[in-house]
Amino acid sequence: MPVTDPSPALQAAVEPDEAALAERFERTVAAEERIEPRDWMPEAYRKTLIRQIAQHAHSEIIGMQPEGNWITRAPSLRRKAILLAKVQDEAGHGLYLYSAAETLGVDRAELLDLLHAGRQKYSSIFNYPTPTWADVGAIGWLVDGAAIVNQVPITRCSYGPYARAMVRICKEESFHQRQGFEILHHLSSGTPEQHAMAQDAVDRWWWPSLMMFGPPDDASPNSARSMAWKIKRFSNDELRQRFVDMAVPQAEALGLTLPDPELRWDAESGHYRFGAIDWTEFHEVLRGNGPCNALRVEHRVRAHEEGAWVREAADAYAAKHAARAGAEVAA
Ligand code: BYC
Repeated sequence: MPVTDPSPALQAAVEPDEAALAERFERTVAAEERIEPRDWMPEAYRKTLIRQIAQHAHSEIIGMQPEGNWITRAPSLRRKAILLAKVQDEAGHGLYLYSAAETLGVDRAELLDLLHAGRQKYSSIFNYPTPTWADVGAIGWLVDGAAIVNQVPITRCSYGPYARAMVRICKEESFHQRQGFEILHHLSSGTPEQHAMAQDAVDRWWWPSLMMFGPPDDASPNSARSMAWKIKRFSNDELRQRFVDMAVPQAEALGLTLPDPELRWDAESGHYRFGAIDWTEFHEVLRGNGPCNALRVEHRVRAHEEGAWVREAADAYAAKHAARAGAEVAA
């Protein structure tokens, strides 16, 4: 029987036009349902997700470096085991996130090339040095603490694979934050020198942690659209405020002060008010001029090149098994 073209009505039923697909997308997002990899999505939504998820994945793997710096010098076997597990968790987070990005049609090798070429960003926070053991505590308490505040709302992101990856990541970040708090608590209540080391680390990490949330709302070009698409659930300033409100009582419990003379409780708004953030420093770090930008990327590229043999061996192993499976099917 000759194959005839389907009637326009049948074609429309089978392949809805772009306007109908766009309407379905909007309805799904409005109904708090998830967009999944095979669903139609606007090209700009896909691009925004690739940008954010890639930046997030890169942050996880670059973020292994400042703390990895202390694995060989952790003050006890117990601290070393905990730190090893934490740094390994960050690698795992990177893997979930690269996998989530791949569901959007990009290849992780391509994303890594963009990171290595300086064409995709990673979080500003990882461009600061870790000169003392107390920095490991400050990263756990403040950086992982900020990450939790930022990432818990992403468990409700409209894109399914990103939202699901974030559930496990947040559970692990919670453990990381507690281990950081515990390190600082131990140091803060130790000798005067240990207390001073903890205070110095907090003094150096506080402001960069506030910058992690991104530029202020009136200078955040991506926020409005990402919030309309329910990729972001709260604005940068809202999350920053939430973090400050959480951190101030915790600093008091630690017996440490936060380096901001303008920090004060505002009973009227029910929030802590804080001083002005140095956005020039933030933009300099984003431009590659932070204290450790060059070091972080150089180290990352070297590790990637030195790991080439592992990727080749994994590919050869996978090819051998695929060939064997093919032969078994043919037989
Ligand atoms: N650093 O319009 P905006 C971790 C960029 S890993 C660098 O507000 P958006 C951890 C931004 O990308 C923590 N760049 O952007 C790991 C944009 O540039 P492009 C990582 C920043 O996307 C190991 C431009 O500034 N977490 O937790 O709406 C150990 C304008 O900003 C930063 C995530 O990635 C920054 N801090 O909002 C321990 C969370 N801030 O791309 C811990 C997921 C902004 O237009 N990401 N920029 O050239 C997000 O929630 C959002 O992407 C951001 C920025 C809130 C970061």
